Amino acid sequence: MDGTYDRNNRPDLAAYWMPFTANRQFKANPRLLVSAAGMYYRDEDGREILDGTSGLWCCNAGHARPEIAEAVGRQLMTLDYAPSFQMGHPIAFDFTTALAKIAPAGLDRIFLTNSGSESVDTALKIALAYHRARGQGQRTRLIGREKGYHGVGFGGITVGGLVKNRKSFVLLPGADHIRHTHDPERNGFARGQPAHGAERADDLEQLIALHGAETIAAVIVEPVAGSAGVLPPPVGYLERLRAICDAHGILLIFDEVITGFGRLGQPFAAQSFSVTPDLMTTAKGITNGVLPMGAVFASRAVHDALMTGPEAAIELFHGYTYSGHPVACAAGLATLEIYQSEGLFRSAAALSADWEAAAHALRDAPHVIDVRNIGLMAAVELAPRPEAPGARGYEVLLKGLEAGVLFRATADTVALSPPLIVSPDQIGRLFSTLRGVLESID
Ligand code: PXG
Repeated sequence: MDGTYDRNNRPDLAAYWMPFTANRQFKANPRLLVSAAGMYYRDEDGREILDGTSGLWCCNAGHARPEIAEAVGRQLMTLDYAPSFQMGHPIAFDFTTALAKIAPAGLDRIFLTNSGSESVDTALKIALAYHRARGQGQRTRLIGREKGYHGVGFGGITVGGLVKNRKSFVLLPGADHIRHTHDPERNGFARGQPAHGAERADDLEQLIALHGAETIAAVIVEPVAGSAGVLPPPVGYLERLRAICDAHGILLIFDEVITGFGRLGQPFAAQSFSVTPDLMTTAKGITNGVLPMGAVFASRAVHDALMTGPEAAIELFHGYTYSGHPVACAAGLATLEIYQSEGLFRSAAALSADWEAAAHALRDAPHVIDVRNIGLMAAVELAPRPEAPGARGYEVLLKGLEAGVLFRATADTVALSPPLIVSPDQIGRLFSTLRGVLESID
């Protein structure tokens, strides 16, 4: 791997205002990753760190894939950038055609963005424009779910349900939320989809009774809540949401930024759960995380409703300078080829039984109050220390690194979501390391 980094010549840390980071704490005790290949990062001391989180849930095919690097290099020297407004370039069409082939049934009209947050705001705007185009411009209300994470745009934080991401900012008007599905009393240590909680989808009926269906544009949920700590949907829940939306002309949006591209053993969670939304937001694994890219998949009905009016008129006043960026498309196409040629979605499915067993073996480890899993994602929830919520989770992150494994800690929940190339041995190592860490801390 990289031999060029000089530990004694660390960069100046002051200028970079780091995202979602305790900047002062980090800069007092920095942790730098300097290279990566396959399942491993390397830190600034040259130590290998097993990637238990696919970076930030994005490097599903593992790191430093030469096929992607070559495709990116070739595209840079062929067509590095071209405008996508009123002009086109072949690879954006090729890429969306390839995406359409793995899309859930009918979701084959695809708008390209550069991130999950942009995908979410794009999908919310498409939902509003759809209703307006159909003469229902009064449908402006957006419904999210408690504990939801939909990125950091104003639309995304409005429908999101994580208080710290919302409280310092203003939000879009009129939004509302259904309850989350976290119910440890009834569903503690559930394996895969929990048995209880489908009825929480009926919260949507209550909001309809409160606000009137004719004011509601869309409902957005993560099929499996990711950032909130891996909350698989209760059995029957997504089906019920789908049915209520159908009965009331409300669009259903699945935010598959984490669940997309194989995390649950199918290309998308919509396919794993056999529930098809009207719009689906994606990013992250779409390029194996190597270049910024996102995509919103729309049903024909949603798309076609907007393809009206004079042919010379722009149908949707929305888009980004880098929508369909040719180099990101090249990375995406090469990524899809790897997913397909290596059968990585299938391997996620094939590994998921071992994964579940390894995760739930931690049930009796110290501090553990819940374990949740589905596909190749899992969360191990720890009891918070009295007076110091989050401290235990953070210590697990630090001790994990010392032991050569990267975990993701949000508050006191430890999340694991390794690249889909993970081996059974590496799965064993992830969870045995976590056990060792839990046994070593207060
Ligand atoms: N939707 C969902 C469901 C996400 O998980 C976003 C939207 C926003 O994507 P961008 O590309 O704008 O960041 C996300 C992002 C974590 C973690 O560990 C999760 C995300 C990002 C960073 C960390 O929980 N999810």
